[in-house]
Amino acid sequence: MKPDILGNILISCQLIVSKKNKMKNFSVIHISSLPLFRYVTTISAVATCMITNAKAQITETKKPNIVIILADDLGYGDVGCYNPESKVPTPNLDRLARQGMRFTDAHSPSTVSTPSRYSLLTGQMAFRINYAGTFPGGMGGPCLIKENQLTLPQMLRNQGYATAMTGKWHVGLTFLDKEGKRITAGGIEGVKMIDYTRAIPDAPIHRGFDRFFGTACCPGTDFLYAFIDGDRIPVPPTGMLDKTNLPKHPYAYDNRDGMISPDYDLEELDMVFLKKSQEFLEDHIKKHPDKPFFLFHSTSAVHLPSFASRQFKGTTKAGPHGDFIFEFDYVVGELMKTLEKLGVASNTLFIITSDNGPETTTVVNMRRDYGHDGARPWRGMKRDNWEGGHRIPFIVVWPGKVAPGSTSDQTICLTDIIATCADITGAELPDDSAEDSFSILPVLLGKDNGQPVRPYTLHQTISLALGIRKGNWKYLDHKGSGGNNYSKGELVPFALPEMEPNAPGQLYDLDHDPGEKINLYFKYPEVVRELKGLLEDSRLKGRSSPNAH
Ligand SMILES: [Ca+2]
Repeated sequence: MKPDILGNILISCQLIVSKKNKMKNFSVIHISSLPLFRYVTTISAVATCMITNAKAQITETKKPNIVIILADDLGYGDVGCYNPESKVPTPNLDRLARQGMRFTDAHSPSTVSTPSRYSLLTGQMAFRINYAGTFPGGMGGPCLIKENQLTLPQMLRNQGYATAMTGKWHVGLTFLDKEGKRITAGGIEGVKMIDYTRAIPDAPIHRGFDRFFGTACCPGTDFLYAFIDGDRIPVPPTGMLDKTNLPKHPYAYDNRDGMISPDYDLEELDMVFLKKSQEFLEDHIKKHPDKPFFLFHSTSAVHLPSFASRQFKGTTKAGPHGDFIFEFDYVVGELMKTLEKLGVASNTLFIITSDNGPETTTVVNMRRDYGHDGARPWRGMKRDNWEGGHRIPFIVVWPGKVAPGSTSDQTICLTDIIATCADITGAELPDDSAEDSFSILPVLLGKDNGQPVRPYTLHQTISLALGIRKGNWKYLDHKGSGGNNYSKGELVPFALPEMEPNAPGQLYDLDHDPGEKINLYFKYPEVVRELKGLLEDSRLKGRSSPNAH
């Protein structure tokens, strides 16, 4: 990579950031002759200074409670405050965006569930453990997080927090058979082998959470339809799932055959999860009013099958999936109401986001039937490495700290949550943790000086196709989507012509081509070389964030 090329790119990034943030006193440094390391050093020094100041400000006051609500497959365009043409009402999300900060360039670490969740909880991109997107066997195990690996909840627990999780885990669990051996058989066969008298050795309560109530995989999808409480299944499955009375509609896919417990109602899952999280909050505030808490609420909504709770059926004009999104919005609102009722909302950092882009079936059907586009305005959907696969809603409310009604166009990733929470609570992150995490605390506190928080951002798909983003440039180190097949089935109408069929990768200028239609691979080979080099360098180093956060 030639320094002058890098310099030009960086300057153009700065100008763009500067322009978007309407910074009046921003002066562009002429760095065209600076080598990369000096530029990175400059950024690091500025960032360190920002972080130190931010940390000092936070530790002077009581540590805030932290609540993260993670939706499943909720698209950028599914939320009203991100899509003025949305056909689904999201009054709570819209209101919370007005009360806090809305990020317009936030990304899930992967384009599917498991690696995104792994990365959110650890701050490490899942490709670093060679993890693509699906478990090879069993009910989704063993856990991808190693026993001694630092997790977001463990880090907060070390800082004096009570930690609780409700809902979908999907980071892998080990189930044991009658002889105490790990079950490797998949599907129903594996479920039938489970010895329910045995604990789950790598349950969330053995990875940093004090409490857990939820499911191993997707609550409405995966073979084992039973609730886990702590590291046990108190009400084991007794028979096969009977689908006779379940809704039948175009969004009822993905509801696999499986074994079900008598207390498991596929149409009321998020109402159960809501109640459990509310119980945790009420119980915690009653017993430990001075101890900060971290709640990770991971919903079943809006992953297929779209079985909205009975109270939400038919409540929107956007069909069953619209009802499901509306239910998610309700859950968000109720959790905020509970915090307010308990008198702790004023000292709570509240984050609402999603694990990847919207599912193909929902996008295709809703575009056709309701004029609603969950991927709007991006190209691609869940699984794809185009923006629709990983650009996600990300809303932060933090009274007295985050300016109401603010927006940020900083490029951020869900891996950033752990470094941000470490910053907030004064925790040090060891060098063997949070490898791809950058604190966004200065941005949250309105101390964004226009410099990018991240030198670059990594993307990965279900096929382990990789990509890298830096400023306006996005390089995909592969041909095509990296996920869905657009040459057959329902996605054919959405296939775009490849402008450079001979290019082994894709280069897009998101500022001028947000729809990723014009592949500039051959036009800017020096940019391709730089980004490919950064990607390779990051892979070899095993991290993208600097050591010693
Ligand atoms: Ca998902």
